[in-house]
Amino acid sequence: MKHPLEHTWTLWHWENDRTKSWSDMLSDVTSFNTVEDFFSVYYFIKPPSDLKVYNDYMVFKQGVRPMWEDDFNKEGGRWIMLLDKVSKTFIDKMWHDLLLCTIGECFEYSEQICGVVINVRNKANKLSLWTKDSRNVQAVLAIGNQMKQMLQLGELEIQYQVHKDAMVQHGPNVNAIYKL
Ligand code: M7G
Repeated sequence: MKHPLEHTWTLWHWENDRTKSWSDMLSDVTSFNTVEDFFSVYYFIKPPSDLKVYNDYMVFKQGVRPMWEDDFNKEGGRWIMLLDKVSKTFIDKMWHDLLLCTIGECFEYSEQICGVVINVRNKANKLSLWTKDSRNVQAVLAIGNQMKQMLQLGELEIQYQVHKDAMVQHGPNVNAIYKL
């Protein structure tokens, strides 16, 4: 018998194409709800360090689109970590560890977790954990602290940005409401 996950999760892929709008660049790849099916997907796709620049992976709870506008995300935000000047092995390890903690429901307030995103960019890759309600200070901070501990980030900083701010500000200028 396969080992069931608490939720069904969907893997999305985003690839830049200037002829399309941002949401049309998103595609829903596959869904899984067992540990075994997760690993078949995980080992089938390229690791983030092998993706071309301007590609993203997103793994979200089934039914939640990996965008600010989704009902599940619209009041939310993300804990973001910049993967700048780090090895490919480190990038892939962070992606792997954050994914496992997420689908394995290791977080307190796991009902607040929407999904995980990795953005492959020239400047710095970005790994983020999206949460449902940016106003739930207790949950946001507990999740951020756990993310730091579980990924053993030590001095590496993570920042919490509210999606509504990201809609109006851009890139590195998005205001962070918490830093850990
Ligand atoms: P990014 O890919 O998160 O970061 O956002 P980058 O600057 O490192 O590439 C880049 C741009 O993609 C944003 O300024 C938006 O125009 C668009 N974009 C990103 N996200 C996550 C969304 C979203 O959820 N909804 C919409 N409509 N546009 C988005």
